[in-house]
Amino acid sequence: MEKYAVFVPKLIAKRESFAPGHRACVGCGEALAVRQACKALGRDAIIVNATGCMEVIATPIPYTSWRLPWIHTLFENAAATASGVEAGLKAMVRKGKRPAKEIRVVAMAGDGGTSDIGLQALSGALERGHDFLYICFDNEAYMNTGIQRSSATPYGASTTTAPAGKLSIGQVTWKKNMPAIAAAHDIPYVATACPSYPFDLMAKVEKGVSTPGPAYIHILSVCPTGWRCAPDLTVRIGRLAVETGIFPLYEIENGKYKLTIDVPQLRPVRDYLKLQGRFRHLSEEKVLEIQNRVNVDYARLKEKVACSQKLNS
Ligand SMILES: Cc1ncc(C[n+]2csc(CCOP(=O)(O)OP(=O)(O)O)c2C)c(N)n1
Ligand SMILES: [Mg+2]
Repeated sequence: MEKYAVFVPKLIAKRESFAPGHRACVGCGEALAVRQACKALGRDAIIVNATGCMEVIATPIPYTSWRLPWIHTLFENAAATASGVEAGLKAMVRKGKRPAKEIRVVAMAGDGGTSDIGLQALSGALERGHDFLYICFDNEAYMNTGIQRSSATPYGASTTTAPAGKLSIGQVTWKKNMPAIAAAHDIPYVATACPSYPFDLMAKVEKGVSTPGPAYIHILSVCPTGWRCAPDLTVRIGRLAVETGIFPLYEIENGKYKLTIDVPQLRPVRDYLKLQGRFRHLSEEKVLEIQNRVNVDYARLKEKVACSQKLNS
């Protein structure tokens, strides 16, 4: 055995900067994603964390799961606080108060904190060009406060504030396209990721923090509690989101699109929807409507990828 051990490549950091023992629900995809992201970040990072599940489960006073410097911000201003941290570090170097060592500034927020209430602060930080990485952990609702819909909740999902019933299918709007909004700021790096594809996720986090200027990563985080799915299916459901084209994995580097996981033949969206209680009420007709929308969105994404390939050649 030992003879072979020397040939085993070191694929991931052993160190856990997001320590076990926190209070996340069983099967929490968001906790898994944070853990993977931290492995890619290394030790020289400062985390700026908006209020949301990750803050609630990992930092009940006097405990913390964070083994990195961590600052809690309000729901609406993670990107503004990260901007201040980044500018402050630069000023200290300029004044000779600290050595010019790279410190990675990383803002983390949920989908509510990103696509709704924190959008203005995020847009400002991206536009000003701060050198930081912003990660949105998207569990598709305001989960820690009781599964309320956000603008990232998908069409047809039942939530406590958009409940499915006789008069409604649940969420009646289509999911806001946050990566496209981030990309519209013309920043050097935008990506989507999912902890069901850990190496893809970690490579993107590494790329995002190493890119000078702002970077944005949108991570789909399966939430068994809010999605009403079996906790042991978290990784499977994340894979199905990608395999059905509902959540494609891609990156946009300096405006050029690339699919990092290409799915030549998409699976039917039904395979993804049927495992989740939040979609259980949907009629055949509604499932078809979702399928048609996914087909169109995926084709549009493929067009952007093809166009970027042409520009490269
Ligand atoms: C201004 C303001 N409004 C409401 C709240 C209550 N609140 C705290 S976290 C949260 C939901 C967070 O949702 P999201 O950002 O998606 O993170 P998740 O809990 O799903 O991880 C809400 C409504 C607050 N803290 N501040
Ligand atoms: Mg959320």
